[in-house]
Amino acid sequence: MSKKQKLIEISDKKHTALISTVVRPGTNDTEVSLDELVMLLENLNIKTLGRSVQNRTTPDSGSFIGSGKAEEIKDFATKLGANLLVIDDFLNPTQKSNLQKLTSLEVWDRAFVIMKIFENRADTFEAKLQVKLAQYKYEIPSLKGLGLQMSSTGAGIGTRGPGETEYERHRRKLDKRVNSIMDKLEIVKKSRRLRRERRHKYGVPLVSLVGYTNSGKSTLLKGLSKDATIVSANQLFTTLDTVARRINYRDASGSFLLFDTVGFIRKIPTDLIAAFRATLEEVAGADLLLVVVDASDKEPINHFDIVLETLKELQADTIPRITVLNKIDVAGASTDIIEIELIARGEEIVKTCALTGEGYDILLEKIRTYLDNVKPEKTYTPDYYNDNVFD
Ligand SMILES: Nc1nc2c(ncn2[C@@H]2O[C@H](COP(=O)(O)OP(=O)(O)OP(=O)(O)O)[C@@H](O)[C@H]2O)c(=O)[nH]1
Ligand SMILES: [Mg+2]
Repeated sequence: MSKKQKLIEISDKKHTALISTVVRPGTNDTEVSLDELVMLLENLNIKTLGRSVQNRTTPDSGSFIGSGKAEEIKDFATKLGANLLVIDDFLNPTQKSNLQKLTSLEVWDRAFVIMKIFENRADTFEAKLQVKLAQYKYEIPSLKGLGLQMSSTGAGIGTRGPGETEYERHRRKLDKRVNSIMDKLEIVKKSRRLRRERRHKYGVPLVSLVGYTNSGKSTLLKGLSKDATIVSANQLFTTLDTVARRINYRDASGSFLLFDTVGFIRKIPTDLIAAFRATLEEVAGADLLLVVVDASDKEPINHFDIVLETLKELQADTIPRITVLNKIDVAGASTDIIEIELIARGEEIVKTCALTGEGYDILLEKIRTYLDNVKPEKTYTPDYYNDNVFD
């Protein structure tokens, strides 16, 4: 099934959402984050009918937004005709189930929304496994809540024996599934490691595209490699798998391997990052990173900072990088302001329009200058190609 066909299948006609969050003192990205949540829900075909925020020093331990606000939301949802409440943060299982009771609405949090998008997009064996792993890990803590509600009889068919609670039985099942996925991922990881070792042996220069989701990473890979089969689309998290293409310099004097990777976003569930760690190992092992920033976005510097934070989590923030300010065709003059700010922070900048190829020559030259200094290409033997190091 092609990616395009798959996208059409993502439809959720039964949900209409009301979104909410807690604004802690000193927070200044609440609206941006809520706008992003609206977009994330749109990617699941869920319409957002309203938003309601609550100023609080800290979230309520029992219901996150507090019971008063929950009552208010219940009325607001009835008025709007919404049947789903989405909190733009992470809820613990107790908060989730209390909110459900207080509002009589189905309740999701941001992590759940992001995981649902990933689940819909995943179409390779590895991506599916990684998403499943994150989902199981997300489910495990909510079983503790379940444990309180379930009796400890455990004397039904299929239970292990007297004394085992429903909670323990569920937990054991999930743990088993997590372990089985980890075993399967280990096999994929091993073949990745072997490929990496082959590349290492031949000294293939490795460059990774990283950046906020929808910034244009895949479009850049498509343009630079002239491979039209690479999928880019105006939606979040189009790319989940790390794909690589060999890029030749214009004068055919050499080449490097360019990786496309899963996009980042603010408040990404840590279980998802952890689950995708194997795929993202290509980032940590790169000689050079191309940090792609959508210059036409409302908050490009904020996105850049979120990318840097994620790179830190991946222990890739010390890898040399070039920042690619992309979509200059729509960003116009504001690109210069972003450029000045990032140069002042010591970043190396190239401006591109990935759709037309503007800026590609300068980008390739900068990549070559950098790679020539740190990793002069070896003279390739026929093995080099036969070993498929560019796969
Ligand atoms: N106008 C304009 N649009 C661009 C440019 N580069 C990419 N786009 C568009 O931006 C959208 C996202 O591009 P992708 O290449 O899929 O972005 P990505 O970073 O790979 O996104 P994910 O894989 O979802 O993380 C697509 O609709 C592209 O056509 C550009 O330079 N100018
Ligand atoms: Mg992509």
